[in-house]
Amino acid sequence: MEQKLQFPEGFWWGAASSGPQTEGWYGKRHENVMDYWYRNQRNDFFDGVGPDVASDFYHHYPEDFRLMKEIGLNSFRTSIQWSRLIKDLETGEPDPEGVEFYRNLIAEAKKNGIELVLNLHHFDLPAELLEKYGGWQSKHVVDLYEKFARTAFELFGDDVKYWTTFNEPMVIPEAGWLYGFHWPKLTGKGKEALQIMYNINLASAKAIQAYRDLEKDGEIGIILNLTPSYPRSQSEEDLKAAAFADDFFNNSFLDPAVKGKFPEHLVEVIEKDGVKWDETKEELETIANNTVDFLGVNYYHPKRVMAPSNPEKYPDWMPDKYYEEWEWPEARINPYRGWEIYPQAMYDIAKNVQDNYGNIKWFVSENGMGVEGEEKYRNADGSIDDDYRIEFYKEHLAQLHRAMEEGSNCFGYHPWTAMDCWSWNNAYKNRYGFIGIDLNDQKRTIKKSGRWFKAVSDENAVTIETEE
Ligand code: BGP
Repeated sequence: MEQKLQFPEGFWWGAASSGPQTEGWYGKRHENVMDYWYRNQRNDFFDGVGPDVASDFYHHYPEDFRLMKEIGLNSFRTSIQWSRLIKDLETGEPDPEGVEFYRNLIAEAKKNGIELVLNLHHFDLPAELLEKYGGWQSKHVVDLYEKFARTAFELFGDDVKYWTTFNEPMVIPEAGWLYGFHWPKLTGKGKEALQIMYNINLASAKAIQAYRDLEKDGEIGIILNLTPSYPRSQSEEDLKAAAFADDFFNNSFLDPAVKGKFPEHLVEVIEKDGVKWDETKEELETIANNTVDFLGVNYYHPKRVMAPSNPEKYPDWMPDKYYEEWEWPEARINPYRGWEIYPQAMYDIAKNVQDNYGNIKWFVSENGMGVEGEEKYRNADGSIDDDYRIEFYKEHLAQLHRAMEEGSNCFGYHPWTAMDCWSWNNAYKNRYGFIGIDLNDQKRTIKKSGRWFKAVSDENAVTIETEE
């Protein structure tokens, strides 16, 4: 049996991407931390491929917007690279070449009837600011980011109606200071990570304030990777561990962004442990007064959590004192990325936002499945039969639709990603795009999932197979 799931009128059928993963190095005056990392440690990246060329969006964007239109996208998120737009990082003075590029890109999206969402930070801090000031540990960097944001709003705020301050801000401390999988690859720096979490929340609020000061006719939000924590059991210890993991990894950004304050329990714990961030009353007021208009949620996989088996293992403060990851034996895993596939979490996230965050309007700002070796599904015409991806999207959309039927205020679905793009560490190992790219000649070819998405967007509906 088939069932047609209809979505509300005006629903966004789009895709997500980012500047540092697509544009390539061309014309940039500053390196971002990813460029710097690649220049120094090429072997960290799959096949030694870096962000220097990436998907050459810098030169291909007119063709890419045409292709996006062809696969039915009515909206698209990418990011402005701080390291491209700004010439003088201390004053926020723009670079004319960067301005021209983004201006042209915005015009091209418009020409193709694609609503743009512009994000201001996708893990791509200018490398000099890490070197000079310690990156997001520094409140001076918060102020420099505010200048960059203001410049971007002044330049493009009349043409672009949807802005976001950060993509997955939690990944910055998590990957760079706690578990060492992104540059600067530090581990065990719990106290520094907490300061970074606080500073980024402050930076986001300051950018929102700047946007509102300029009285632009648009909306501003933030994009968070909400990774629900499911406990191993219903024991008090496991439940406590899951609640802590949720507070630390999700609510530490979700609460300030939507409610204007940090989760109380998390604050109690870090105060008790003597690792509280440095804050002022005035900064807390800025956070309280500048909450988001909308939320973007990236969802890939859940977190499975249990009580920590050895909390004493961490002499220096680490969140792992309070939770430990657990492998659910029944988990369905995407073997290429090692991530669990669990569509039910899409429903759970939607209901959490509805029930506990004032049913704020939100959209799915990333969701997707990275697959290695897609060439084996290639047809004679160069297209790829990525049925597994279509299946993945259908399952997640069914859960999203179920939550929307129950009142969740979701206005769009942006899979990761439009064209195959570069990734932190994995480079081009796993492909996610609706549109494939041959790295030898940058040739673009629409995959089967792209044709499928066009039909979904045209009908504003997804047809799924049901059991009866
Ligand atoms: C998200 C990021 C994206 C993208 C995606 C896929 O966390 O916001 O930038 O890369 O994950 O993950 P990966 O590229 O690591 O496979």
